[in-house]
Amino acid sequence: MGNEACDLDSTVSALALAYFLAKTSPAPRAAFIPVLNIPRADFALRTETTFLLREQGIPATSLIFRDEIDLGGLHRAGLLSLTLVDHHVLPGADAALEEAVVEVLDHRPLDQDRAPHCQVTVELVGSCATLVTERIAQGPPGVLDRPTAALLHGTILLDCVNLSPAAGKVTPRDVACVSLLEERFPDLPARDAVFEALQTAMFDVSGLTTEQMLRKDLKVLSSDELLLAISAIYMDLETFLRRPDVLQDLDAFCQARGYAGLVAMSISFSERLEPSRQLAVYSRHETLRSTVCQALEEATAPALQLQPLPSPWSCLATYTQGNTWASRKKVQPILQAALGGPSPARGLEEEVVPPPTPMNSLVDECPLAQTVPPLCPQDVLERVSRIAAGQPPSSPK
Ligand SMILES: [Mn+2]
Repeated sequence: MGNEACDLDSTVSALALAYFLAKTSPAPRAAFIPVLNIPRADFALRTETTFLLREQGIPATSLIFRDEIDLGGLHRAGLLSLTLVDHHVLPGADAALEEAVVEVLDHRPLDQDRAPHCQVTVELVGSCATLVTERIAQGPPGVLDRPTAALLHGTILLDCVNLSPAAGKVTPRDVACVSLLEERFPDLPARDAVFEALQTAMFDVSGLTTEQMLRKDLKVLSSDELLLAISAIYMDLETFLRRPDVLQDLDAFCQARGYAGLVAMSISFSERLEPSRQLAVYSRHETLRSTVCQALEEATAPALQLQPLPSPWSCLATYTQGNTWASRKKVQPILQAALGGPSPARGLEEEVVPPPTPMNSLVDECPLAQTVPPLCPQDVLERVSRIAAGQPPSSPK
């Protein structure tokens, strides 16, 4: 079982290791089940994962999600041995499963001692898929097949930003595993092509419903009285607002989750990879809407250079954002200040369930992330477009 973010690394590490164990285990009656640690309903949000699995002919119907297997019940019946990949600390809600953990493979430093019977492989490599590849390579020959190799290859390339040393994720062991997979399967597609396809898939939201799009990359700010959502939308605002029933969907989304309003930050790219940004402020509460609009319009740190756009509905204000480098990270403090600063009780709160789609499993929590600029999707897009525009890369944020 991978971690609760269930990013590509967690998914592929669980699938590949379970497959390897099933092929090589001497225990004839054991079933090895890769568990994807999210509800099935959230799977569609992991667009890079759905893309890579689809390419390898693995249908979603053959996967097992966390809400489809009763791990607690299996454990109480004495039937569960749990191997954790891509994480090594179970969340509080899973504390009862702790004693079932027999093995850990992770690429974060161990911050919890495991029982002596638990086999621990913790190495600070760029991708947990690297550790799984090494494990398979050490096993009997003939177990690694092409689909599994393609999954591992793509995952390591995505996690390690195409093995680019400048991105600060890759280690020599990741490089060695990618080479090993390519030697075994010389017909694997070229690294650049794999990386680009996965990056594109990550931002391809065209197949998502409006509700899925709004929660794919969501942050929630709170004041004492209300919650304000900020969603990053990876398409241009006009196209987004032309979706059928979009106003109804915005209403339903906010109502179901108790948000008083929602700020949609859209980012899209021209064919020459020039970014353009638009903003939409939605709220049925006129006071909140105008407070938020005023704060955004008058912001100076940074100035967003907003130009109002005609809006189809009075509960929705829309703008083009002239300052295309002002990402959500920059806009968030402006909005939090407009709400009256972080509430002492709840603070700057981020949506916990479901976690935002991770772009790279090293984005958070890993010490490596403290020494290199952490990458969020917007950062990646910004870097790519700066390179395309021939501008120097921005200083680490
Ligand atoms: Mn990972």
